[in-house]
Amino acid sequence: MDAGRAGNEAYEQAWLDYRRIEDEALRESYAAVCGRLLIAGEGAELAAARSELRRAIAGLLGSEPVDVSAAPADAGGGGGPGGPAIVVGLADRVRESWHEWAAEAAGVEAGLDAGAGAGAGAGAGAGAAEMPGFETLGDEGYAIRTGADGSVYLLGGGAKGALYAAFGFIRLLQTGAEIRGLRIVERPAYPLRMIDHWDNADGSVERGYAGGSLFFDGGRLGERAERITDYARLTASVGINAVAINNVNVHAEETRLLAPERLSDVARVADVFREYGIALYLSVNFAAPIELGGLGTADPLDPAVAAWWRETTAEVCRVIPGFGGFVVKADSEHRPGPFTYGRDHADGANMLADALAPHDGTVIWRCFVYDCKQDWRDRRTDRARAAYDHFMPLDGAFRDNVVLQIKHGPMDFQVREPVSPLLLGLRRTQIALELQITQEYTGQQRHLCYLLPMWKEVLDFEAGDGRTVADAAGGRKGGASADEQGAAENEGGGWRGGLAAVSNVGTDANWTGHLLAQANWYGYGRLAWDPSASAEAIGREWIRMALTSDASVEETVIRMLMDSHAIYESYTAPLGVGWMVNPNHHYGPNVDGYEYSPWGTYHYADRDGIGVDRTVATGTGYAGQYPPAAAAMYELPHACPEELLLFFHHVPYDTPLKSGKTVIQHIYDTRFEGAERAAGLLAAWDHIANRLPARAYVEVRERLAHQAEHAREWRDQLNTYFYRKSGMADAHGRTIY
Ligand code: GCW
Repeated sequence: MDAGRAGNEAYEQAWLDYRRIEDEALRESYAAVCGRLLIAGEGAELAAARSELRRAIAGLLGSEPVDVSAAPADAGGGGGPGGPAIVVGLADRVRESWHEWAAEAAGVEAGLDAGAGAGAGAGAGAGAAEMPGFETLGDEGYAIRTGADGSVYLLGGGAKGALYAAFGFIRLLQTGAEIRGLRIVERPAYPLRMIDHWDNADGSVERGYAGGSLFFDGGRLGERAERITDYARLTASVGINAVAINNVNVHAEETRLLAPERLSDVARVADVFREYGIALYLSVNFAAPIELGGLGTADPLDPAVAAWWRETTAEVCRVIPGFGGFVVKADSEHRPGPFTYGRDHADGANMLADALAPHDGTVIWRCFVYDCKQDWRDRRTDRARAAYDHFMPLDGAFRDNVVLQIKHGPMDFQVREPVSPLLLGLRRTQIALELQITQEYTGQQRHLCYLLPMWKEVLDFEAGDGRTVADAAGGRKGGASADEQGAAENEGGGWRGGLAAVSNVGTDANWTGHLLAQANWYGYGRLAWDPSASAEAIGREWIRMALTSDASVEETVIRMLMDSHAIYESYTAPLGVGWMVNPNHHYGPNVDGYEYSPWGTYHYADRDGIGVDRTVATGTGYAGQYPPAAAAMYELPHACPEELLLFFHHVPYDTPLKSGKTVIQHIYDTRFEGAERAAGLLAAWDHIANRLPARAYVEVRERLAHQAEHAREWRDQLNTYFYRKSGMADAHGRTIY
């Protein structure tokens, strides 16, 4: 077992696990730079950067850096007589003051001015001309530069940027990077990089698979101070800047979070978040004016309702400086909303937006609006159409501080769905792509399912005109690189959208239940910062930071991660059909679990075939919600991507696929293969057993063993179901019951 990790055996520090770097030469080369720390400036985020760098360097290198911030002149600025230092500050302040208090630190001039750049900034005076790159950093961007004397400058466009620079530098140390000659410029792709918690006031977590709520504990809020601080550190370290702490299903108790007597508790959490540059959001109940305010209505166009929200919001923002805003699930799955009053969703969202506008707050309005009381006999109503049908007509009708949050698929976080057409359809409305880190339909953190490959497919999707979902979430028109477009359109343009995702963490010591599911949390943040980063590169970072520096173990674990989504897909629902799970808890196979239900989730399997006809020609017309090129592709079975065949088409079991196999044979083959590959994950883990930390090995093994067995259950139930329906035998004569 790896002795260096004693103290963090339970992985409670996750990827901020600063175990001592084993490679002595590497450690010494880092130590040569990390002996002194100079924080140039004040404020919460810089203080957080200071404590994080100290902690990281002490852990990774074995001794804390000497803090020379208090006496910059004596210490010779960045470099000078005391040797190189790590210098943290705001780019423009360092630029202004540096010439005075550290002129002799040759690194400043030579290292920073020479071609410092993320493109040519607008330029603001002579100083800006010297360092054009910093003008484009924005509040959250940063530059990391090595000066001529070896000092490393961690420079933020604003205070948050400086904090992200610190975390970025620490990541370099943890992943064994070369830190001489650093010339890094980073800026986030989106202003909104959000995590939504589905935490309830009673301490439970809806769709939570990693223990209880971090924030709520038996009716109390914010009691676990240390754990919440660690959460904020981890979350900020990957660049998350917004967190909604309570479930979008807002029950009576959470409705009261807006009440004066509960606000001080919320404020305690917000105070911790603020130090780490995270804005706190609350999910709110659209009927709060009635339930909390005692009004007779929640009609968004009623002046008394608007006034109640204005006053309530003003009080929230007074008690919680920098309050992010509200997340709203309205007219969805029994939640109240504007439909009750014959109003539309723009009326509802705009009313809340007006209440938040004076405080620069944002309304995150969810588009997960559909009829959950559908009659299964009704074959014309198609849940997949709902978000687009409801929201496309409202494009352009929302205030500047409204962001529509749109699930990545038109249904509900299935392992395979097409990309929601609403994401690319809206052109005059700000949007956030909603992902689900918690593995509701992807194995509930008992099965291994690294979600980044799937998220990358969503972000890269375009419908024939080169404008990707990643572009749309950033308010970019597409075509040019994200960087250029970001600078051109977002800068000062007031875009508030980006990415949001449902949290997968809880009170379990390792945060996520399945230790390897940490990679989804980490990876979500990294992708929200830079959607062009690769799933594999991000996975490798997580492995090195959280698990091991053993390169051979890394190779095995990265393969396991990268294969896991395809494996999960192959033994569960075939060809994009979805939903073959047990009702309510959504775990485990049940082919007809949702077939005769009101939820709009059907596969229509009969003795001849399976799938949902969503074509324009003969089906529900859903395929026609895409721009022409994509619509044409989905409309025809032979053009439709095979993995989505049954999502768009009802086909006979003997329909041939590109592989030459029939649909039924494909179902059998992929289930057999999937179960085998799941067993292979366990074998791969066992193979590296003696190179893994003992506790990690045992904990993960238990889950992988369960997965292998459960995958067999999926295989046998699915195969048996389709064999009995179709009467068609497996070409290879394998056992089907
Ligand atoms: O997938 C469904 C979940 C619900 C969830 C809902 C939503 C919070 O099963 O648990 O409610 O989506 O996204 O609102």
